[in-house]
Amino acid sequence: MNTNVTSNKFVNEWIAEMAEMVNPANIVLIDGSEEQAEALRAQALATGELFKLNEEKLPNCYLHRTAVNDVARVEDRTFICTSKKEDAGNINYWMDPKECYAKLSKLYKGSYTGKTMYVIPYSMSVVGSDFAKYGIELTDSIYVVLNMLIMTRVGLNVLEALGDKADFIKGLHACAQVDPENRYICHFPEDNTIWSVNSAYGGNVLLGKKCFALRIASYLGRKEGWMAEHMLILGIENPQGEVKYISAAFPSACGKTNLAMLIPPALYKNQGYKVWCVGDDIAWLRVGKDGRLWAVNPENGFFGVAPGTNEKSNPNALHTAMRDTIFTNVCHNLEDNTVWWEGLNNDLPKKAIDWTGKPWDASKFDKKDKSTYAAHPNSRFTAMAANCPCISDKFDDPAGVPISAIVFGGRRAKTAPLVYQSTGWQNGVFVGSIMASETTAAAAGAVGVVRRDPMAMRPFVGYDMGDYWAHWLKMGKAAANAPKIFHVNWFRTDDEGHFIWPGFGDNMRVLMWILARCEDKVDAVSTPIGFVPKAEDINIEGLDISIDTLKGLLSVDKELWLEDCKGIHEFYKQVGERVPAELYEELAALEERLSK
Ligand code: OXD
Ligand code: MN
Repeated sequence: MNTNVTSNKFVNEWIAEMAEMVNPANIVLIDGSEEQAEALRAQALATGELFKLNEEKLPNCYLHRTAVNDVARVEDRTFICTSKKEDAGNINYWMDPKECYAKLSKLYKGSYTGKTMYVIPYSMSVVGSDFAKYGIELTDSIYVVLNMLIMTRVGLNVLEALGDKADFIKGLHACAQVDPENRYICHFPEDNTIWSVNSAYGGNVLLGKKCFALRIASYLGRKEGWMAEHMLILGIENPQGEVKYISAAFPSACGKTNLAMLIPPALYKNQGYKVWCVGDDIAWLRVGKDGRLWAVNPENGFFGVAPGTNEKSNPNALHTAMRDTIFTNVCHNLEDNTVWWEGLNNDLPKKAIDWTGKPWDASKFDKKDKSTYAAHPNSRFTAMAANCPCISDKFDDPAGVPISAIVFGGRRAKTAPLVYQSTGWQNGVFVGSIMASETTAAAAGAVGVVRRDPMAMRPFVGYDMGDYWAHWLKMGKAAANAPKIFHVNWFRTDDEGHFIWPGFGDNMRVLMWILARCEDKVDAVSTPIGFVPKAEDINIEGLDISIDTLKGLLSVDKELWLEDCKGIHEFYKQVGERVPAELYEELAALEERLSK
């Protein structure tokens, strides 16, 4: 078999080595052309890997179902394989690289027999830009190829840009038996290598995304002096046409995609404000010559959660996903060969197939019982950024966008106020390090449990968490005009458990206060945790919320916070010896202010 599919000897040698192990019937280089993509779609339709949806209503859209045991990222099967365990840290699962290679080699052995090996050359960020990093993914799945074509920049120009260098991330994926007992998502940051086996779910197999653009990239960023973060990027344009950019980190499925594509409330829209989406999940940040942090979204598409996406919550995402999209594990509406999911609308399809492939009985649907749902709670759409109605004109700008504010957030029913501002970079890093949230359906495991998720990167830092915080502190020193750091919580609840803040587009009211703070246009109240808005400075015009309710949303309960500090101590202890002293100083100072 010819394994010389490129003109780069390092790539060819590696392909030959992997082919020897997985034993494909043939090897196909993905060139990024529409003709090749179309031929692959036809093949996937013929085998039932994809279903073609209504061409009139959903042009060029397809439906795919994964195995029922393979519907989310699997953190306990995700490993960072550094030669020293302490470099992976206490928060990551670790395996010795030699042991891991040996173990997985057995699982890969012959796994492509009778199948094609697809070779996908891809770039994270604009090819040839300062931010760009290249990867090659080998996979036996057409579904993976077609998703990668949407999510990353794939093509022969990547190989041209790589030239004869060995500087690429080697990703090997095999569906194998999709056996959850032998599922492994392994990262070898010292070897620029990712091995994923026995899964076919996006987050585990689209290796450009979490595996490369976060885990491997965070490792590279520390080594090279930049940052890879689990952040959306959005721009707010004022009526004078000036755009200010915000990046924001929230744990999975906390509404990042919704915030990234926010529709301004009438109050701002009527004045001429606009919101532009640069990215919904990942940001790479570098210090610019002007001392500001500049960010790009290294991806090329959105891998968004479908349930809950509707005309009200996120019309932009909905419209983005109306063409050229691959839907995964949503409900197949047989009435008109379209798709449906919980929270799309109230028109429950009368004739439908659920996400597991079985006929769905709408009459048995019970909102409180997830087993009656038609779509999996973590069902997804893979859609092109270029199709997003509010995509920023800077999306493809190789220089990225300058960030004015970094916003951290989480789901806290009681503790965190609607918004607060840190007192400076170091304090802001502390705020990021203590982020906590309730778990969601995006990762396998219990839902609704509160866990610490620093910078929303708990499952995505490719090295020790303490070292990661130290890197954050260092970046603040390197950036003379570093962004201001804030924390938001859209999820405070009343005594009956209802959300108090309306959220969605109205979150812009909070972002406007954040930008006003960045421009020194508004005062704030100093509290033990940081600066909180004066209630009158958050515009609630047109909302069904009283100033007293807003005051409640902004209140800081010292007792609750002191209790929370205990959890922070525990978490820092768990992170271990490499927690920077500066963060312990911040924690001590916070406790002192709270105790006064
Ligand atoms: C995602 C996640 O898929 O964070 O973006 O889980
Ligand atoms: Mn994410």
